[in-house]
Amino acid sequence: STPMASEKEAALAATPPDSDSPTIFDKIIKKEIPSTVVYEDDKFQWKFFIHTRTRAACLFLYFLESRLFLHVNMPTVQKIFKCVLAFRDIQPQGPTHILVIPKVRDGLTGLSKAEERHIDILGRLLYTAKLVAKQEGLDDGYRVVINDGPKGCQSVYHIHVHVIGGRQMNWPPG
Ligand code: IU
Repeated sequence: STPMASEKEAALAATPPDSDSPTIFDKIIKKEIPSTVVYEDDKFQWKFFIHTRTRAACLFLYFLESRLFLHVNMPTVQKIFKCVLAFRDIQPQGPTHILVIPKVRDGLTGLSKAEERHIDILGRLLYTAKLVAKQEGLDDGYRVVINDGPKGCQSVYHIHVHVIGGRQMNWPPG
C-alpha cells in the first residue's frame, strides 16, 4: 500500500483518543528507541536569568540546575525548562519531516484535549516548529500540521506538530 494508505490504516487502528496509555513517543523521549533528534530544549536557559542581579545568583541557579534539574525527573520543572523535543519522522512525507512534541504529555493526547493549562506548551510547540524549520533551511515555506482523532488521521496519541518541507505542498491536503 502507499505510505498515505498505511498511515491512514495506522490512524484508524490507533489507540482511542481518550486513552491514558503510554505511546511510542514516551520511548523516544526516554531514548529507549533511537530517533534523530534535531532540537531539544534541555539546556539550562541562561536567557531566562539574564536580568538576575548577580553572577552569584546565576551560579547558584546553575548549581540547582545541575543538582536537581538534570538528575531528577520533575515533570513540572520539565514543563518549564525542558519542555519540547523535535525529531525526524520515520516515514517522511517530504525531504524534511520533523515532529515536535512535549516531553510531558500532561493529558495532551491530541489538540482536541487542550485545556487552559496547556496554552504555554502549545505556544512552545509552534515556536519550536518555526525554529526547526529555520534550522532546516526551509526559507521558502513549509507546512505545519496537527492531526487530530481518527478523521484527522492521528495515529499516535501524544500531541505532535508535523513540520514538513523541502518540496511544493498542495492544497487541499489529502
Ligand atoms: P499522526 O499525526 O499521529 O499520524 O503522526 C504520527 C507520526 O509519527 C507519523 O508521521 C509516523 O510516521 C511517525 N512515527 C515516527 O516518527 N516514529 C515512530 O516510531 C512511529 C510513528 I510508531
